[in-house]
Amino acid sequence: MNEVSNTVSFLHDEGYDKAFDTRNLSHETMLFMGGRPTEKLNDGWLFTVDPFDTGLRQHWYRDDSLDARQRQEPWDFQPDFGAPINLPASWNMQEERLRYYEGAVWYTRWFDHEPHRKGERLFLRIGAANYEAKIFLNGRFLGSHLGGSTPVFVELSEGLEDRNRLQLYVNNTRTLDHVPMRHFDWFNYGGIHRDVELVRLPRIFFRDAFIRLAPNEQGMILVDIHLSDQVSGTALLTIPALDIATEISVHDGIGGARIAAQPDLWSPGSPSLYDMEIRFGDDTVRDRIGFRTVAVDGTTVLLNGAPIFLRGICVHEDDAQLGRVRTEADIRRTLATARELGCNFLRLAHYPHHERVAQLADDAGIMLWEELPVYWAIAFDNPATYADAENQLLELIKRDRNRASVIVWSIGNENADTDARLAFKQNLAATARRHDPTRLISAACLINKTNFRLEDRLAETLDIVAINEYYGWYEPDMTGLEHTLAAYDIDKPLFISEVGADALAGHHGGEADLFTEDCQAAIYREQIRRLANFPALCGLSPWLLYDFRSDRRQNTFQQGWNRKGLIAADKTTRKAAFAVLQAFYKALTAPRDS
Ligand code: GCB
Repeated sequence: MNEVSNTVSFLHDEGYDKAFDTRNLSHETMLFMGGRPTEKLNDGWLFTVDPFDTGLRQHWYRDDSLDARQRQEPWDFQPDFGAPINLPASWNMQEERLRYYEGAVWYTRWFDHEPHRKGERLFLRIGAANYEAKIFLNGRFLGSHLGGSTPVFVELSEGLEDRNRLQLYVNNTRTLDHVPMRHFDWFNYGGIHRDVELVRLPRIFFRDAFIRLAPNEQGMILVDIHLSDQVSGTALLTIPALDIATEISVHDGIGGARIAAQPDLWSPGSPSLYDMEIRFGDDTVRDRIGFRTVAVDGTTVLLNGAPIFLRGICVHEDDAQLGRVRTEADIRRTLATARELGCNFLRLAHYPHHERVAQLADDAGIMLWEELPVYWAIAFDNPATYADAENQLLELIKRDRNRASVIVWSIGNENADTDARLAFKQNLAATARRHDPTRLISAACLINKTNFRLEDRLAETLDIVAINEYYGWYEPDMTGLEHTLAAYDIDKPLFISEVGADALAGHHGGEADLFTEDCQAAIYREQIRRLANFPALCGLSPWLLYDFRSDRRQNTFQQGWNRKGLIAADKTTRKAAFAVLQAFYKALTAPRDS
């Protein structure tokens, strides 16, 4: 890294960011988090906006930039000067001047450190930072991470002092090599959107633990553990309610076990969960695990061997006041409202949502589709873009693969069918299956709108074939839906991952008047009438529960919002179509999964 000697010596260097693009913070630096106490570092940050990336050019993290007043020559940064901010926060919602800001910012904070025990290691976890994050401790660059919705982990142990200066650089610039790329139908909130926390760990600790029911073997629990170091020894797994206390041999940091057991199975009607604990040396982790299987048989989805229809709805992470930030109350409201709608399934579009969603869905008995932001145009022939997408996939899988509620990994949404895209997504599917053979793979495929057929070579790779279809709205002629369904000849379940129409809450008119509640409700009625008895249909998740910000949309009804919600952006005002879908779902509800 070139040392910057003064304020002006860096002005002509356009390679300034190379040394900071290490991408070394990845799924490989993740920790297993279950049951670990953490210390929140959310409060007390100072915020500095940096539209020219001057901080990386001029090395704002360096100790000798510290006190602008004591320097011999001028400097353009002062870490103790900035706008006070508590995290998590979308900066766009922080101040009006930042509403449309896309670029770099710096967050600076000091923290005191005193080890609790000898040999302790200290890690930082950031739940999500959109899109690129770089971490600096006491003047040193520790690493960079790509991906706006999965967690970032970095070890701080080396170079810790009694008092420490932590600087986080976050940049949400849309670029041609990111995932998603430059064009998407939601708001590009910038910021640190989930908790920032410190985790104290012993010298050897669990990086990963995967506990699940064997997919093809009755009554068998499988466990895989992965330790931080290549040590050998014995781990102890206990699941008291199943009378399980099993030793697991660990060789070179890896261990596995097969344990015969007959747990009550997790399902929406009976979301049984079991407390479990694993110990190795000085480290202990805990989790609450639901055991279930999910599979397909021809065009049917089977949960624990029995056919299940997915009564879903799509949701974004968007809040009129908080932007991308989710509160516990907001997540609980989403789940409760979906339940009231008659849902047993949520599609979490179009990127990994807050980890609390899957934890609470486990408790609530709501099945989930979790998705990667491989959305619309992506640089499918760029190996660095693939590496980024695969890393986001693995971070999501490792974060959530102990959640019984998650039954589908979606590897993306509506990408044109090119050879490069096919290879890219086939590789993602293979990676997902390798790291987690206990879930179904899906993606929203493309329909040819001229001959009304699903035409997407990706369908061959998927377990559930999904389509987004907007007959009645973007394609006003509803008969296209009948043709598309009639042409469906794949022996796999068909899922309607989107269907819907915009309506401005409170705007009424005739059924043909666009953007009225009446038109939206009529489209729902017509869609349901045509879809209801299609034999290969395994479920649907209409687009979507709540209106969300999207500045691509600027007509008089939209004014910066996608209005396809069944509920307005206040998350309270229900539109007429809510009751239409609710009536359909309630009529379908089998008593066992009500
Ligand atoms: C789609 C996209 C979704 C959009 C939606 C719409 O097909 O998958 O992200 O927001 O249509 O409203 O047009």
